[in-house]
Amino acid sequence: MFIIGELINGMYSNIAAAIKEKDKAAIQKCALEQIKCGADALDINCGPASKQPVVDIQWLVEAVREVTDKTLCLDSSKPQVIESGLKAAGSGSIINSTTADPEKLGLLIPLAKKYNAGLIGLTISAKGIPQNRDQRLELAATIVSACADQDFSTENLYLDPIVMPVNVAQTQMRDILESIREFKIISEPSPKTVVGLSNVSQGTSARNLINRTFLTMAVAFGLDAAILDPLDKDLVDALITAELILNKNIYCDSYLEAYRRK
Ligand code: THG
Repeated sequence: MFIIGELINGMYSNIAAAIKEKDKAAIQKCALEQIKCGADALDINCGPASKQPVVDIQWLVEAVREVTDKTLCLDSSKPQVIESGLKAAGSGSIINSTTADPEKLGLLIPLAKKYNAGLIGLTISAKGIPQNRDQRLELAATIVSACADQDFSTENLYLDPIVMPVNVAQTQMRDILESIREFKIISEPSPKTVVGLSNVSQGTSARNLINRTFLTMAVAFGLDAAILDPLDKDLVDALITAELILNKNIYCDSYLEAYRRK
């Protein structure tokens, strides 16, 4: 599993405060903690309160870049914010994200090529979030064919079925999981799959349990990458164990220590 740490997000009040006060040390600490707990990449999102996201994302990326060269996942719905982050982060970053809208695909695929970046494609359109598996697959196909038209390899594409909170979209959960399996066989080479895991438990009273149960199930459906909280030890233990059961890790009595990346 490619773990993308979710914690540098202005949605969290401590990060929003650090952005406002230009507290570089707080951002750097958050980056290093996530990496220590196994993050392969870090999501970078200024959050909804940012009034100048083009400037704020540049500041966040520069702060993180002083302490790590890990992949950064530039998270914004605004292409100009993403480009500002890409400029500061350098090649090998990930754009988070495009939708299936032609206008967005026309802007963000060229940007991914220009900066040699990966691209997350949300299966969402101007009509909103899909309500079933077929609609998700149709939007995934729209994204994949735009990549083919623009000569962007689907190896560098991460399709996201959009995870909804289980307390508001319970009937969608099975379709979301099955979409993960379907996305993998939509093209050759296979696109990757990604989810924003914590969405699933928003507004619920058993967040950690719901997160780790959903992640364990998604692993069985072939999930490649997840934006998650790597500081949640039980979550990472469940992930390592799910991969053990799928024979991706070799068993030994100390497998948790062995596979827990330092
Ligand atoms: N797909 C993609 N990118 C994404 C998402 C996705 N980026 C954002 C989000 N979804 C993933 N990241 C988070 C980060 C935090 C939370 C959920 C998803 C979260 N935050 C607490 C909350 O809202 O309750 C904040 C609580 C606090 O203030 O401490 O749950 O789906 N591609």
